[in-house]
Amino acid sequence: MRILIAGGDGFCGWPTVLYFSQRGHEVAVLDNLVRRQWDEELGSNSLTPIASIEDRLAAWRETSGKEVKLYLGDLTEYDFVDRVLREFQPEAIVHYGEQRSAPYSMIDRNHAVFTQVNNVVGTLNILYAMKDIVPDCHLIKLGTMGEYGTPNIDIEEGYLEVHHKGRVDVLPYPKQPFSMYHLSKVHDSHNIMFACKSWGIRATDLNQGVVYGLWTDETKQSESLYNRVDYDGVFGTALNRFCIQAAVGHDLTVYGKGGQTRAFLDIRDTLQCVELAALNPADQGEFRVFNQFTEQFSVLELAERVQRVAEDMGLAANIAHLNNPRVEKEEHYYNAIHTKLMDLGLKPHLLSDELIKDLIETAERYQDRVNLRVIAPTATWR
Ligand code: NAD
Ligand code: USQ
Repeated sequence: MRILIAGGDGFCGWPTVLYFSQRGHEVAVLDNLVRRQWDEELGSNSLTPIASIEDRLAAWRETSGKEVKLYLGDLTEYDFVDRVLREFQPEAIVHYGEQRSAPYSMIDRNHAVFTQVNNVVGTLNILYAMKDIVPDCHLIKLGTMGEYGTPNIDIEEGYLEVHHKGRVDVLPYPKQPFSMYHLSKVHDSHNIMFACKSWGIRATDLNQGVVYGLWTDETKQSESLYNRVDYDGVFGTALNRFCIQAAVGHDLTVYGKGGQTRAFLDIRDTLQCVELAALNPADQGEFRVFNQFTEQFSVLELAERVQRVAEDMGLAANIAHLNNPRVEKEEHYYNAIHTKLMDLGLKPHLLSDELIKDLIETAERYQDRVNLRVIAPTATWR
C-alpha cells in the first residue's frame, strides 16, 4: 500500500513510518517540523536525543535497506498538499499532523487561534485534495477521546442511538471537549463527516486516548532512530511525565484530587490500531469512528502505581496534589466502549510494571537532558 504519514516526524508519527516501512508498504513522510520549533519556543526538549528527519531517514535506509520519501511543508498551504497528493498518489493517509497539546492551546488567544487554524485548515486541505486527486484514498485521522468529555453515561464509539418523542435516530455522540485543542478535533470530525457524506470519500476517525511508552521494535534499533518523548508541563502527558519525574526526583504532579479518569494505550498499540484501520478500510462514503485505547485509569491511580514501582527500584517518589491548572471534573463516572478495534484483531499491550520500570530507567539514562524548570504546568484554563 502507498501510505502518506502526515506528522511523520512526531511522537506517534515517526514510529508509524518505520512500522509500515518495515512491513513492506511504500511510505512517505509529510511534516513541516513545527513541533521542533515549539520545543524552542517553550525552552523544552525531548527526553531522548532525536536526530534530524533527514538523518532519521538515512539511518533507516542503512538499517533496513528501505527508502522513505520526505515531503517537507505545511498542511495549511493548499498548493503543497495538492502537489504531494498528485505526486505520491496515496492509497491511505494517516493524519497525525496537528498541534496536539491542550495546555499549548490554552496559553492565550494567539495559541488558541493558531491551534484551531492549523488543525482545521490542514484537515480541510487534505479533504479537498483527496476529493479532487485521490477520491478512493482512505483517510485515517487521529482524533481524541477528549472530544467526548466526561458525560455521566457510557461513551459509545462515535454514535449514539437516541429515542426522542417516539422517534429513533443514530446521531453523532454529544461532544463536550476539554480544551481549545480538543475542540479543534471536534471541528475536524464534523468536517470529515460532511466530506464523506457529500463527496463519497472514506474516513476513519480514531478517537485515541492518552498514549504512553516510547519504544517500538524499530525505534530502538539505533540512536538515530530514537523516538521523541515529552516531559514538560505543556506537551508531556500524564503517565510518561510521572515516570520521568520519578527518575529525576521531582514530585509526581497530580492535578487536583486526581480522580480524573482517562483512556490510555501503549504506543505499540497506536501502531497496531492504525495498521488495522488501514488494512480494513472504511467503505466509500463512510465516516467510521473507533475509540482507540486499551484501558482506563484515574490520574491518581497511575501516580500511585509509578510511585510503587519507583520505590521497588529504590527511588523515593512523592505525590504532590497541585492546584489544578485546568477546568475539568476531578471525580466523575467514566466508561468508554472500545470494541471495534478489538473485533478487528487488536492484541493489547496492557500497562505493566515492567514498562513503567523501563520508562524510569530510560529517564535515568537521559536525566542530564531534563530541564527541571519546564516541568511545572504553566498554562491555566481560567
Ligand atoms: P506530535 O506533536 O509529536 O507530532 C505532530 C507532528 O505534526 C509534528 O511532527 C509536527 O511538526 C507536525 N505538524 C503539526 N502541524 C503541522 C502542519 N500544519 N503541517 C505539517 N506538519 C504539521 O504529536 P503526537 O503525539 O505524535 O500526536 C499525533 C496525533 O495524534 C495528533 O493529531 C494528536 O492529536 C493525536 N493524539 C495524540 C495523543 C498522544 O497522547 N500523544 C493522544 C491522542 C491523540
Ligand atoms: N494531568 C495531571 N498531571 C500532569 C499531567 C496531566 O494530573 O502532570 C491530568 C490532566 O489534568 C488531565 C489528565 O491528566 O486530567 C490527562 O492530561 P494529559 O496532559 O496527559 O493529556 P491531555 O491533555 O488529555 O492530552 C493528551 C494528548 C492529546 C490527546 C489526549 C487524549 O496531548 O493530544 O488528544 O491526550 S484524551 O485525553 O483522551 O483526550
